[in-house]
Amino acid sequence: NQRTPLSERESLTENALNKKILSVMRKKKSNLCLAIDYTTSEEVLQLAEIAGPFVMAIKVHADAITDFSEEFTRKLTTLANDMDFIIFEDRKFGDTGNTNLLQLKGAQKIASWADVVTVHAVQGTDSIAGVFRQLINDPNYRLSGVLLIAQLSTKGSLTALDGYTESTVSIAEENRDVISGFIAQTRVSGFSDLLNWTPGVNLDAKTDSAGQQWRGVDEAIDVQQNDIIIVGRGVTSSSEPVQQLKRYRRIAWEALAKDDESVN
Ligand code: UP6
Repeated sequence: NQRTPLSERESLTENALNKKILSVMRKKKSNLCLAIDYTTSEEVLQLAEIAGPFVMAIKVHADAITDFSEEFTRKLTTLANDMDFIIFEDRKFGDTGNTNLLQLKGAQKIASWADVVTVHAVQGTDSIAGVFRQLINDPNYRLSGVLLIAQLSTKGSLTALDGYTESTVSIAEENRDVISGFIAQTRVSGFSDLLNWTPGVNLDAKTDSAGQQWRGVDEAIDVQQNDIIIVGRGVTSSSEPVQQLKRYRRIAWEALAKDDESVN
């Protein structure tokens, strides 16, 4: 096990978002983030309310929701506050710093309702740290952190090119006040206050027909030493989502907790 006990990580981290995430994880005994990739507000909110007790975070793609509105984000933030989960907008920002800023404050007002967003490392440090830090440190915005994409789960992803992941990790390690962790397939950093979130998890399927590669929970948490699993269609395509939520939550937490005395 390459992980520091969760309670220690919670008390040691100086990143406020990670303090909150780790505390929610320990309280709810969950390292499950649900990716709700439905296309209407009503469907997303309905599943978010059902999933609330089992997850530490809910991930959305705001630009996939065809009737996206401020009413939707108002309801989602109310659910998150009441049910204690993190709101994760998976925007995958990847442009100049100035454009990132316009998009964060733009039509969808992402910085006003999302706790954390994903950012591609390809644009370089200056476009990332300064701009996001500005909003993260501004109390008028809910945004509290960034997850850098160190590795994509898709087949043939260019994040596998020599040096890409290592360079991404350096950007994160040097900006740990704003960068709270990674989207990756395997554990990428030895810094215990950077959380490793991993998509590409499904217990019943290996691939879709569009490049996605899935593996099981034990592989993701135990073998590859990630902290948090991101599960989408494993739950959202099931006719019994609650059963699946319980299943993924239990297996992922057991894998994370098995050699961590601070959570048992
Ligand atoms: N996601 C990946 N792989 C990555 C980064 N992000 O799958 O490398 C996101 C997708 C989707 C979710 O955009 O919202 O994680 C995975 O959902 P799935 O389990 O239904 O494939």
